[in-house]
Amino acid sequence: MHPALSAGVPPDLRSTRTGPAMTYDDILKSTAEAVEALQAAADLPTLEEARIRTLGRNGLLPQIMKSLKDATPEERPRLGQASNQFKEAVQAAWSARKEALEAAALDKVAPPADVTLPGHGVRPGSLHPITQILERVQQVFRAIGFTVASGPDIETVEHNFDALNTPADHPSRDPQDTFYLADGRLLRTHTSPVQIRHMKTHKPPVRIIAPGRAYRRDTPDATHSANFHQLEGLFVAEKVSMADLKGDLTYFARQVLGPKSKTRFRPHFFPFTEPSVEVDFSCHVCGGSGCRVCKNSGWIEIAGAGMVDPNVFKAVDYDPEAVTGYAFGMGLERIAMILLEIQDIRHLYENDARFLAQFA
Ligand code: 2NL
Repeated sequence: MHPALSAGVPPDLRSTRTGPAMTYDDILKSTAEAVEALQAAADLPTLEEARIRTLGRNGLLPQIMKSLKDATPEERPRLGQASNQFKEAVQAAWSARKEALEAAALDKVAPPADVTLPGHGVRPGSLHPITQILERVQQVFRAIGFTVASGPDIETVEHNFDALNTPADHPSRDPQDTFYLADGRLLRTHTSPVQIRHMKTHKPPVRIIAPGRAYRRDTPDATHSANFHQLEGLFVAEKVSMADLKGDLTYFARQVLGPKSKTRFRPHFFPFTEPSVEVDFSCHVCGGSGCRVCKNSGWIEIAGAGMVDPNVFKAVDYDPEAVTGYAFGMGLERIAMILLEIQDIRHLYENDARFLAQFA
């Protein structure tokens, strides 16, 4: 089949019969046409079709080689020269066009990453707000001679209630308010049992703080959580008085809220202290004139405290005639919320990095 007749016929319909022998001029003409077709290919599939038509098994090149084989010895050198020209020109045109089309295709895909751009960086972590407050409070009490004590979260009724002079019918002992285990033990409702354990195993004088988790059956809301963090303090020695309590907590207020802080002690009731007080600090935001943080009162309630009830001393085998002591307790969440102006206690447990990063 003469290539001129098969031009444009799809490859699968094209006859493989060999056409008439090609002359020198035929070959030159075919070379020009083939090069032109390759150069004109608009895309890679079209280029591939043109390659098959020229260099492929049923294309022009085998046709030319056949003509060369059938040629007379006189004609053969000229035909050989023309066929070499064909091969070289067509090969060159094909690879040049292929390179150009591939480069154009690359330009159309998304630009490669710019490896010279700066990286995203690594954000350093930070201590949780509760931990920050705990460390600050511990630092203040350590400076005036307190050591840090700890104990188990699961406690006995004896350590959590009985030794603390809490009567059998006290509402805090109700299973509605306290988590009891099947064996009768409970999740401690405060860290006071840490101090009971300490007094049972140490003679006075005793000067400890007991920070840790505490548990109450509260329905969570903006200011309540079923588990929270408490810090209690206990100072037992000869002649410890209410003056020591007031002096030490006022020192604490000045360290945490600033040297101008004032304290206020209002009568209250706790089963384990007598007398008992609620401890207010003057508002660190407005200085006492009233603002949003102190709800216009000028005061913020920070702790509960009092003189250790003689019945507590009896429960731990201390002589209430020989020693006296003060004790206090505060919620770390509450202090964190006041100092860091956190509006909802639940933020402290959700570990949302956007929230925590504010206190880094
Ligand atoms: C509060 C009040 C308080 C105590 C805790 C205590 C411990 C022993 C003996 C006597 Cl071993 N008292 N602890 C005393 C008064 C108040 O906590 O508002 N806590 C968040």
